[in-house]
Amino acid sequence: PRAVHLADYQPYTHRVEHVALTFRLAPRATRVLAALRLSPNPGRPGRHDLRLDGEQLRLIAVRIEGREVAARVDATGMTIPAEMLPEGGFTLETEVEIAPEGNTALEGLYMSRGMYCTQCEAEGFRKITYYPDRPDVMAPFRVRIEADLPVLLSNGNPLGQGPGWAEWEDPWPKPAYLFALVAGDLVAHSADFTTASGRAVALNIWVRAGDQDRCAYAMDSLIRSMRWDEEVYGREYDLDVFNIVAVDDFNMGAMENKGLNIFNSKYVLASPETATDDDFARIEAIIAHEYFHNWTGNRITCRDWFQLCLKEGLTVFRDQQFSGDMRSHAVKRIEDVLMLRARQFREDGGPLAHPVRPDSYVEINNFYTATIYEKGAEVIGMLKRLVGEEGYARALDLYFTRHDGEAATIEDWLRVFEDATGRDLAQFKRWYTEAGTPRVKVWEEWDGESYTLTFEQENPATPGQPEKGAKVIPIAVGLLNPNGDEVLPTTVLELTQDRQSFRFPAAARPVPSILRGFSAPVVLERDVSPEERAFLLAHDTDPFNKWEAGRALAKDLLARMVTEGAAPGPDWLDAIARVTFDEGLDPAFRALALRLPGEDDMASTLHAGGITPDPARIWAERRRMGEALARRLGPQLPGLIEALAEPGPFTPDARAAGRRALRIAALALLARVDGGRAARAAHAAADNMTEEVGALIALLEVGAGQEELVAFEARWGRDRNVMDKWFALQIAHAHPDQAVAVTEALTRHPDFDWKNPNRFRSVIGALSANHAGFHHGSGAGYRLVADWLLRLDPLNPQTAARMSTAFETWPRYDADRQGMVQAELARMAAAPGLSRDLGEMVARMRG
Ligand code: HT7
Ligand code: ZN
Repeated sequence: PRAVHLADYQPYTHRVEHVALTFRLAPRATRVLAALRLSPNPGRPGRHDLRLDGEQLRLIAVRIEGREVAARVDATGMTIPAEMLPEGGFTLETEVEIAPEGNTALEGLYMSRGMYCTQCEAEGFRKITYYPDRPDVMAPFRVRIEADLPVLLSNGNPLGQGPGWAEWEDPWPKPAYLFALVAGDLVAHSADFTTASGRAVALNIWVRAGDQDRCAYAMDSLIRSMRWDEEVYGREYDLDVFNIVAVDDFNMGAMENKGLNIFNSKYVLASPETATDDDFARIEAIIAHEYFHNWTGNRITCRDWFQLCLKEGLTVFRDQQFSGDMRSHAVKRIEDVLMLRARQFREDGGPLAHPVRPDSYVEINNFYTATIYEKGAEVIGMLKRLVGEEGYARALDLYFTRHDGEAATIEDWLRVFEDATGRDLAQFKRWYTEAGTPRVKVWEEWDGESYTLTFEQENPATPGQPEKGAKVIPIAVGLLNPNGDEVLPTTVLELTQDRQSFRFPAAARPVPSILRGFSAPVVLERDVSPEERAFLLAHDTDPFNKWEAGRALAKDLLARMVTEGAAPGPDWLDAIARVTFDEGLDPAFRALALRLPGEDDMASTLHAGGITPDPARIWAERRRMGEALARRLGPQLPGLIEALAEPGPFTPDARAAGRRALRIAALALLARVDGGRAARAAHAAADNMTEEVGALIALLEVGAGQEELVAFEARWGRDRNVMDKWFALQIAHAHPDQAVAVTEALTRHPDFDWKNPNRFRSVIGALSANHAGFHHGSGAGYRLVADWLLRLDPLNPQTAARMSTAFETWPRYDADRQGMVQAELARMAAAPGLSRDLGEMVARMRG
């Protein structure tokens, strides 16, 4: 398959002035009639053939201005030669037949448990009808749906409906990837919203009958998102209705189709009995994310798919701001950085590394990555830090006024910041064009009068990019006196050169707090003593760095345990004990401080330090570390657990969730010293899923919990979203020597519906999340995951390809493991009929 290159971009030959679609829905033979009003694009002077994308379509007829024409049709589209096109504007009509029932790839029009739905991003619309399926072709759409189903939905505002039909009109020009259609037997959970300027908007969340009492939190999140976007970004909603539909078979989290968001049901449906606090937080964030796309993605879209971060990075940044405002900024920042390091740093340091704006791809679905999304958001965070709150607000206002209704680029985005603030961003642009996580070394010097920090940045080679220039790195720094007082409040230093020093007056040697708030997505390298880390954990006024000090202390210790057999000493144990029982601190923060470093994170850190990680040893030492902490805190844990019990009914707010998080962390520790007695009691008493799952995991981690698993299945066996948890948690928390056997057994469970992406992820994905189980020395983990990817690939290549990233870390490990992963990658590469999706991923991972 050929790669697509950013450098080859050309505007489309024609303009689409209007689109009218009629759908006659039938599972095996849906008719799609399209009438496109087209005209030559003045941006592409001359006469051009008309090329339309189209895949897996049975063509019935093509007409221009009512007359049949003989189009040239091939496997990827149709061409109508220039000489057959009238001069000026004309109407092209096509009629095709498609089979949604057989569409297992879940792209285009497909069926999920009797319901019709669509997924068009990135290139699914071409599986629905012939069309210029590219984001820079924007047009207003009118849609008629004919089907004998009670609910028929599409984008925009309703025009009319009758028995067996409905019509919709979307006045806002949009690219085809934002098209959506849903038809089924659904019920709505509804509410009203009035925008700041007085527009009445009907809000509906459409679900299957029986699920409507699990929509309240999603609806509340939607209303808060709409208000927040008005208040913080001055952005109002622009249609009379906003519909959300929950679907069980979905490749990703959700999709921002104009006026008709489609969601994976697991990110909509929640009740205290079925959803954990993490689920509630994720629902809030994803509802907000998709809603915010209405302006950042829909009103202003991307010129081409290389600009994907333009909408995704910005929308993630906005949803992170929103969640911070709704909950705790400190806790949200720590969680976001944990995620960034776990997923994006991992990607950036391996064979799949790519720039935030890539310059080539084979399959665009493979580029919905942590780099585009999360690093894309970090880059915007840095821009904001560099230009300040006001500069950011001016730049965003200019972005919305200048580019509304357009398909824009990263150059356009950076230009609004330059024009709004007068700053030259030529060097900053490297964050978009160069892959890899910069490493920043720091040295300090104090001469009795002044204190100097010297930074050196190193930008590592990544695939296809051996050499890189220095980046603009905003480094937020504060200085503390040895007594803990802050002598320099947070100040942003701008590192622009390979090596650079910054001097501060200081009569006493200060303690530096560097990279406050994680002000740039870099790895900071600095030799710091355990005493200084403990000091910062106790005294840093920046909550992120306070947490970071504790984490670094734990990681240094775990690294010494793994490499030297060191024992957990009082420096770490006492420091964590102080935070755990400090009632002046937010319980959510204390819970995060108690969380041990992850095994994959540890493997990556050891590898970066030149040590080949041994997954089994990391697992064992991390366990020893948890046991030592449990013994140290043990006597005080029952009191803490008792004090954190919430008396009233469950509420999903951040305060209550933080208390539950700390309570569950304490229960998990206590299980290591009381054999699970307290966890078993907490499980029996739990009246909400957060505590039910939290206590169950605590039990599984100490080799118990089998009875509780049986009871869980008996109670929740008919609930798909809840049962996904049941599958996932017993694999993710299995002993490494048993993880493969547990997974294999669960693949034989009658409810292992592997064609459902959520279920596939909760079984096969859970095995790859069990670090020592997946990287087991026998190679059985690698084999099992590869077997299942090969099985899924012909049916759902998008999900198979996404899940293949389990293998991306192979260069870290020993020669045996490397050889075994390479053998699996070679086996996949050689599989007959391998998809373009999985084929590209495997080829990139093989290097
Ligand atoms: N913009 C969407 C990304 C997306 C997607 C969603 C569901 C299924 C397949 C998909 N391909 C791309 C989701 C988002 O970022 O908001
Ligand atoms: Zn998005």
